[in-house]
Amino acid sequence: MGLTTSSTGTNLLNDDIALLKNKCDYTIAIAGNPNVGKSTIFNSLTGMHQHTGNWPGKTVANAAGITKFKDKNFLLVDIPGTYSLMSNSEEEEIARNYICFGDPDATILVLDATCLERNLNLVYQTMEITPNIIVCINLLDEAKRKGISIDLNRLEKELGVPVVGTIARKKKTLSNLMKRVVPLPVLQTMTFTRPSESNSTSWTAKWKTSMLPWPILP
Ligand SMILES: Nc1nc2c(ncn2[C@@H]2O[C@H](COP(=O)(O)OP(=O)(O)OP(=O)(O)O)[C@@H](O)[C@H]2O)c(=O)[nH]1
Ligand SMILES: [Mg+2]
Repeated sequence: MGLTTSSTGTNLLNDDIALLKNKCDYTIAIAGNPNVGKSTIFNSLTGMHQHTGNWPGKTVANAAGITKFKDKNFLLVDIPGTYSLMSNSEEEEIARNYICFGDPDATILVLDATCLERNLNLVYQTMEITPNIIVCINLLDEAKRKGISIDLNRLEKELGVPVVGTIARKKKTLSNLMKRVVPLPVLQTMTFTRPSESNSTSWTAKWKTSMLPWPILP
């Protein structure tokens, strides 16, 4: 199966996502409350056509698509909206299961800039299970229209994870988002030499430093 839009999409089972994952450098979950722009961001980055619209609960199953950024393939997984990891509905359970057990390299948590407080609940809950979070404050244009301004740098320092502001329809802002996704999960290569056979083969091992938290602004 190649990395084409026809081999990705909505009708994927978790097994299919796992297969695609093997063909990508990183897997990034896109999570957040309902109706905050997750699928709009996913579509724009992957060129796919996940259902979007101005009401909550549109995404009911995980969808996966690929985006290339700085020569790396990122498998993006658009998951159903959820207010909390204590799932109530079937969609919330799907979201909870992917965030907790899907083993993504990182999770982009998309927040609605017009109602941050409500959205932060999921951020705090997710931070308890993984440090690999990038907070994406979306709908900045709506916030501006409502006279709300957000100090993104301060929020980043307070939360201790990268915070990026986006307007999902503006590609440039999504490129800024991807820039913050890229730097951390650096594949490190270490070379080990067997001490008892100093001239013998050395071997290399690669692993992801994905258990480290993403770098935040100084
Ligand atoms: N003005 C504005 N509208 C946005 C932005 N991002 C998304 N939208 C709109 O917000 C609505 C919801 O977007 P979706 O991408 O469907 O939201 P979602 O988070 O995937 O929603 P669920 O799947 O139901 O959880 C759509 O009408 C989008 O066009 C943004 O940055 N600014
Ligand atoms: Mg959606």
